[in-house]
Amino acid sequence: MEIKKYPLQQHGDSRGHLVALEEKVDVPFEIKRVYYMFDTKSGVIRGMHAHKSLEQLLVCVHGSVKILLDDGTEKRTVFLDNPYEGLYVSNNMWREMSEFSEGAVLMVFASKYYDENDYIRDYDEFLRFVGKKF
Ligand code: T46
Repeated sequence: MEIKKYPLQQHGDSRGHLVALEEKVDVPFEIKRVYYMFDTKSGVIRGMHAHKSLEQLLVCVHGSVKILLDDGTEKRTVFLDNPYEGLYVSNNMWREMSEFSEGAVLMVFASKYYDENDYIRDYDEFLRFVGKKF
């Protein structure tokens, strides 16, 4: 499984840093929605689902978080710990977010509006959906 981490251009000067994201330039799809997670309690695991068609770019704008990606064949773990790197998460990918550091903020750029019907929340159903279980 290929992990796609995008370096995000920093515009830094003596005042500090700024990152700008433009759709189809820095984010590889049209952005329909942005959301962010913050104040995540210690020990919590978020996600634990896949999406049928949604594509996303995850940016940990503050702190750090561990991301598990699973395509039904292989599992990979990625750490996001800086605001100038984006992790692309395709559809048909099981994801789990854990080990949020104190004060971590995980921002997500999404290719579609929120749609509960796009979620696969059962792991066996996910394996069937990606053709790894019959
Ligand atoms: C994903 C990972 C990375 C909304 O009303 N609108 C939204 O756009 C979202 C994302 C969520 N919600 C509601 C639905 C739930 O009542 O917010 C609540 C928490 O959502 P959820 O439990 O799905 O959050 P996570 O952190 O488990 O997963 C989220 C995204 O839902 C998901 O698409 O890929 O972050």
